[in-house]
Amino acid sequence: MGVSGPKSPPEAAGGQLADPNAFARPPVFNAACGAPRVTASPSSDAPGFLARAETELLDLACESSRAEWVYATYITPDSESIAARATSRLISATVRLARESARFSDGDLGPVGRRKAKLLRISLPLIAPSDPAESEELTRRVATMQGTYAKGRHQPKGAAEPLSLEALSRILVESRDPTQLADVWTGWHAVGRAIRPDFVRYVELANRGAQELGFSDTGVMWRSKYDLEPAAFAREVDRLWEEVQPLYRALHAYVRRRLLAAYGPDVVPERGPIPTHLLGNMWAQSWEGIYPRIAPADASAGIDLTKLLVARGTTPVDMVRYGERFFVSLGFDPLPATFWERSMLVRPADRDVVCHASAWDIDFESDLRIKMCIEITGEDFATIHHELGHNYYQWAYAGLPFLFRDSAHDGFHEAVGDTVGLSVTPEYLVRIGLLDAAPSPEADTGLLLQRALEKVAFLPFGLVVDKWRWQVFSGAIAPDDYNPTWWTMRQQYQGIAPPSAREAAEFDAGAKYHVPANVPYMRYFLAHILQFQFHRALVRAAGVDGPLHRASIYDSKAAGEKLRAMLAMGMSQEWPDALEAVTGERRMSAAGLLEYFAPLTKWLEQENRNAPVGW
Ligand code: X8Z
Ligand code: ZN
Repeated sequence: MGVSGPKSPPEAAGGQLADPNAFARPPVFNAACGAPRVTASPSSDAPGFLARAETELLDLACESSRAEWVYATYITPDSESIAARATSRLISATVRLARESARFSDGDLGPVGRRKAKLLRISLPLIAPSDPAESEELTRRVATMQGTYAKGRHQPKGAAEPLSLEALSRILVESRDPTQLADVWTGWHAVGRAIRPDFVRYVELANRGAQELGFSDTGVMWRSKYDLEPAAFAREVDRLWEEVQPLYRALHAYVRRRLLAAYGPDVVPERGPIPTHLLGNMWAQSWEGIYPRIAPADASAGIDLTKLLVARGTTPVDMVRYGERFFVSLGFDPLPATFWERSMLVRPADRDVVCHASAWDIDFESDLRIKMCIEITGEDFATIHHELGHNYYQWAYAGLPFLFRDSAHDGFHEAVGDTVGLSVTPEYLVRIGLLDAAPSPEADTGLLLQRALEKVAFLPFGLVVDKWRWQVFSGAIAPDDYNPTWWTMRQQYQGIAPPSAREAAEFDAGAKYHVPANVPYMRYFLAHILQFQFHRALVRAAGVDGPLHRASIYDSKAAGEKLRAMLAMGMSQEWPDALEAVTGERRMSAAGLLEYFAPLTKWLEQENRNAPVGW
């Protein structure tokens, strides 16, 4: 299939795949989490088969998410084994049902059934081989990799005890000593070495599973989730990167020059890649932590949200309440009581947990939760909005048939909370009483630079993780080349380099959560483009004037209604339909992002006029 352009892609030609008003009525689908177990029989008619398949899958998915929740919040060998078995059962049933659905003709299935049968094949990010022992080995290895990552610690010289990732990340923001920064970076990345053997076997088993479902490897399976041919999707991603690359290069050049001035030529090259440990983040994926170090002398101090929150004695629960209130201001319901009772908001003192933030919908209805180790920082304030975006999406599509209870594509899921986060403007902070007065327009360069360090710096990282993994799964990168190629690609796309030469035996990709946890990553690249496209459309729906970076949709029921309509579509339609519901456009585009940063782009051009750009 071709790229989804302004016209419907061919697969949507059959018209509506589901009643677009379904979400406006009470749910008609009655299967519930924990209902008596049924096994879908291929002998029934197509609609009967699909209904029973959805009931069976819902039940197994609930059991898997309960077990995974317990594992992630209480890591022990027992919880690991229980989670691995439950997830393995869900995978086996999904594969069996996907295979059986192939017996029905397109005519038997009808347009809705066809979409469901297609989604069956691509609903999971991991498919195991049908051999039960191999299936369980694979889910166990993924759980073990997650556990190894979660237990990662490093004790820097002079520290009283081994430090967690959160503590190490704080040092990366606060320290200005390149030796200490390099030690913290290298110390954390040792976790990759321990993950590597499990990862090599996981690639082999996951590919075998994907092949049993007819995909040539797991990467092709991941690229098949976008209502596009896998190759067309890869081109689509490259097209979007081309749109934003010049802005990234301009930002990179400016930051490098400022870091050169701060650290000197022995540490920072004038023309080469930036040493990754100087960018204020363990993966150099977002650079807002170093804003104070690279801000132009005449720019404002930016907005130090961390300082504002700490000064007010904000608690982790207060942080989440701010996020909830934003969604309520758009017309969404307050979170259910069970959210507050069952979420994990802080790192428990007595046990190992997976601290990487995530949002859950345990029963695929209203048992919404987040799992986070909240710190009182501006970064976590943004992450909370991100996570609640997932929860409100899940809640909005809960009334749909089980196979449609997902986002239009995974970039949509990742974009919703971030879209709301773009409305956390100085004016909004004044409105909710966190800031006394909004800075004048002269402060815009500083504010935009801060935002660009967060969002524009992310783009090539969002791209490279799966560009690398796609080649790992296809076999184009062999295990001995995992690490060397990881760095070749990081340099190529991000223009960064490790603090010192890395050995092939290291596994630096494994030091990023989503790699051991088997979470596809291209979704975040897409989300970083889409959130500006959504923001621009919702700001217009809200009737807010002025530059995009000062516009907030807070309190706009009109914007909320538009957003809700898209969320409630779930995965029932192809994603261009969902995109159109909010933006009127059927194609992903970086125009919103470029408009948002236009004043900064101009400023950077001026700043960089006599300086080297690129690496
Ligand atoms: O993993 C996340 C979320 C959970 S879906 C916290 N993000 C990516 C990351 O942390 O690497 C959000 C931005 C990118
Ligand atoms: Zn997310």
